[in-house]
Amino acid sequence: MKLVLSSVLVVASAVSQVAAHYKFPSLVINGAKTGDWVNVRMTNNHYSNGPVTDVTSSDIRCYTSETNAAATTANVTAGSTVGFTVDASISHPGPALVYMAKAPSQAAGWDGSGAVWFKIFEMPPTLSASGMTWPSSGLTQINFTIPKSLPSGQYLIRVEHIAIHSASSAGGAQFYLSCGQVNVANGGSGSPSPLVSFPGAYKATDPGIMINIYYPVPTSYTMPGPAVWRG
Ligand SMILES: *[C@@H]1O[C@H](CO)[C@@H](O)[C@H](O)[C@H]1NC(C)=O
Ligand SMILES: *[C@@H]1O[C@H](CO)[C@@H](O)[C@H](O)[C@H]1NC(C)=O
Ligand SMILES: [Cu+2]
Repeated sequence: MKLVLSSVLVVASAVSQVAAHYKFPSLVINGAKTGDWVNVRMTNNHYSNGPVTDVTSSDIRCYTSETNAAATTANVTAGSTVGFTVDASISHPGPALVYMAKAPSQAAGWDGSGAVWFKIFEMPPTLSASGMTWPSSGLTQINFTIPKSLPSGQYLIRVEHIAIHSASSAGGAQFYLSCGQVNVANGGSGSPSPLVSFPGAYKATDPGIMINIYYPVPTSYTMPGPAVWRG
């Protein structure tokens, strides 16, 4: 009986863990959601919703090592608002970030390797004496603007939420992410920078990645990765 009870508890806690996880399966363009895994490459966690935890893994880039997923490329306009849907919602504390990388030609089939990624958006916490508040908490969609001066062309666009509820030791942070494919029209002549690679942009011990967010209450927070390119 004791054995049965404890295995019930193990199953129950495993289910609630999975329920707490999430993924980013589709883009929202001109206010309309595209199909799941149509313009976004299907990630390894499309069923489990589980995170990447090794920042040195190739999966920290697009999380497709098991699916080798292809996607089609969606048209967007520079200066417009684009979103990623969250399935089901962002249920852990931590920062949300969006990066882009310009494909040498077509986004389809390009692996996004090299120092090609620049950050276009981030949602940092607000800090107070009673604790950190994360504006991404509970969101079912992350919206951001494609910079107006971004050169026209095809890009990978990588959304990420880093869950840091149990990140006080290295490897405790959970990276939820996926990569969409977009063809940017009506762009400008900006030069996105700084450029980083995935893996490479993060270390497991970065101050925004290895952190106890509860005690003592942090008085500052360093966003992971490079500065946002504001176009
Ligand atoms: C994101 O944009 C959609 C419209 O596409 C809007 O309905 C939604 O409220 C926005 N969400 C946030 C968190 O800004
Ligand atoms: C994107 O725009 C190009 C150029 O106008 C067009 O040829 C292509 O069919 C469009 N793709 C989609 C998926 O709508
Ligand atoms: Cu979770």
